[in-house]
Amino acid sequence: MITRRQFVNRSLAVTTGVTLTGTIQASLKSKNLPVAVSTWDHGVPANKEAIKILLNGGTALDAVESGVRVPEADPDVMTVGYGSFPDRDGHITLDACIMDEKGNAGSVSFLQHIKHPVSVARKVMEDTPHVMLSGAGALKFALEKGFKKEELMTEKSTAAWKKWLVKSEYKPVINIENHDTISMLAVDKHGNLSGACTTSGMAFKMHGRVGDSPIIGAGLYCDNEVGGAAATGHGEYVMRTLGSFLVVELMRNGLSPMEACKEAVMRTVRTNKDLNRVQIGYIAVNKTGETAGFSLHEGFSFAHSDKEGTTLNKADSYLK
Ligand code: SD4
Repeated sequence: MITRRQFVNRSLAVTTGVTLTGTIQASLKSKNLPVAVSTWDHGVPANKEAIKILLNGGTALDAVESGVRVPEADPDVMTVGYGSFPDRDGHITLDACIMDEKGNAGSVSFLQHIKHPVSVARKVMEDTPHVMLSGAGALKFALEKGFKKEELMTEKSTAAWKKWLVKSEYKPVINIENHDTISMLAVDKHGNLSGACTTSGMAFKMHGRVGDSPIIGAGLYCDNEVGGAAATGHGEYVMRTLGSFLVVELMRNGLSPMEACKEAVMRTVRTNKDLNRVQIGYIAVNKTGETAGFSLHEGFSFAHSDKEGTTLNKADSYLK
C-alpha cells in the first residue's frame, strides 16, 4: 500500500499556461468547484469547452459530453472520432462511454461512421434499458436517433493506413499516435460528478477489437459519493485490472487521487514482466475537486481546469 508520505516531496506547482512544463504534478487541488480533468494535450481544448459550461452553471454530464466532442470532431486528433487511425483493414471503429452522477452509464463499442460516439453513448444511457450497444446494432440505434452516417476516413487517415500496410506490423509505439484516448471527469458546482471516454482505440488493431474505453469500470468509472477515474493507454492492460473501478475503490478506502492512480498502475506492474512497449495512464478526481494523473511510462499529460484557468500537466510515472 502506498502511503501519503511517499508523495510529499513531489512538486505541487501548478502550471499557469497551457504549455506543458517539465514539472511533474502531484494531486492538483481546485480552489473551488467546478473542476474538469482530461487526458493528454488534446484535453486542453476539450477542458476549455467543459469548464465554460461548468462555470455557467451547467451540469458535469453536459460538460464532459461537450468537452470530449471537441477532439472527436477534430481531424488532426487521429486517435478520437473523425479522421482517426483505422484498424488494419482500413475501418475506423469507435468506442465510447459516459457515466452520470446517479451511477447511470451508457456505452457504444465497435461503432462505425458516426462522428460523435460519446453522444450515442449518452442516448444509450438515457433512452434505452441497456448500458452498451455494439457494432451494427449501435449504428442502427444511432441512425434511428438522428445521427448522420458519415465517412470518417480522411486523406490523412488513409495515407497513414497505406503506410502501415507496407510492413503490416502491429507494434504500438508508446505515447505516440495510437493510444491517445480522451477521457474526461468533471465535478459541477453542485458537487455532482460525471465522466466520458471516447477513442478510435489502438491504431491498426484487429478488425473487431474493442478496448477498455467503452467498458464501464475499465476505461471509466464514477461514483458520486467518492470520485471518478478514467484510463488511457493499452486497453488490454487496463481491462485486466478493471483499472478505473480500482482507482475509485482505492479512493473510497482513503487514498488520494494520486495515490489511487499510482496503485492501479502498480497492479499492472506487479502482474506483467515486460512492459517496455506498454503505456497506461489514469486520471482521477475526488469529491473535493482534487485531481491527479499517473502513468506507467513517462510522457503522459493531463489537463486540469477550474475557475482559475486551464493547465496542462506532466503526469508522474513509474518508469522514468
Ligand atoms: C484502447 N485505451 O482502445 C484505448 C486506446 C487509447 O489512450 O487510445 N488510449 O485500448
